[in-house]
Amino acid sequence: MITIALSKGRIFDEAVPLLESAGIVARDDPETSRKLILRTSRRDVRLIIVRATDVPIYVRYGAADLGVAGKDVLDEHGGAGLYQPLDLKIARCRMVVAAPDGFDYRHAVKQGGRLRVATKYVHTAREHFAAKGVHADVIRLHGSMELAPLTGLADAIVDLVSTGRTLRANRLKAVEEIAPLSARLIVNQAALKLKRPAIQPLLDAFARAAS
Ligand code: PRT
Ligand code: MG
Repeated sequence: MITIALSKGRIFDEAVPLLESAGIVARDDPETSRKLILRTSRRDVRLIIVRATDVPIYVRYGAADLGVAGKDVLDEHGGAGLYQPLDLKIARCRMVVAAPDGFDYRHAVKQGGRLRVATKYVHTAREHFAAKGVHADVIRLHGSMELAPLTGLADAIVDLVSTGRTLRANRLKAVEEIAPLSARLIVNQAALKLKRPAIQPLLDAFARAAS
């Protein structure tokens, strides 16, 4: 049995065509079913539905053989010990620094300046500002980062943007791009060795479908 870990929402939705290219069709829809283990059209493949940040954990410990995780999640929580053979080119977005419309970001990050930054991507944010030589006090949040600059909790946020609608709705603007991101296939290293005959054809099918 091959177990593939996915998060519901955009990753699952955009992974559907990739899975289909390997003959894998889920028997239930994770948006309407409460099942966390989904059988598929292939008797040897099942899907498990976990939080986006938990996907690498399931794969690292071998509770799932494969997984699909955002590069943001892998960078922040560590892709260590995971084989990452493929950029699936789905769930694309950008990691950005965003600030209120009127905030003079260039001035704020000039030499010696201090910046208060709220984010759930603490590691990514610290690395970004350290590389620029900017003193950043990074405050860890768990969601709704957009609220932080509007309430005086922080000067700026580090967050993901896709359409930009959420920023605009909260009168924020992207002031700097940190990196373009997409979702990656991750593979448990032991599983790759032990189940190679079953896993390799999946990797090949995903690679063809993602290119
Ligand atoms: O939502 P939940 O708390 O359960 O977990 P999650 O947010 O980690 O998962 P999910 O399913 O929302 O995102 C899974 C993955 O999709 C992320 O790890 C990213 O790699 C990728 N992705 C792509 C995004 C976005 N685009 C995105 N726009 N993840 C989140 N967003 C959020 C963003 O944080 C902001 O709040 O959507 C909002 C902005 O969207 P726009 O379209 O208004 O710019
Ligand atoms: Mg989300």
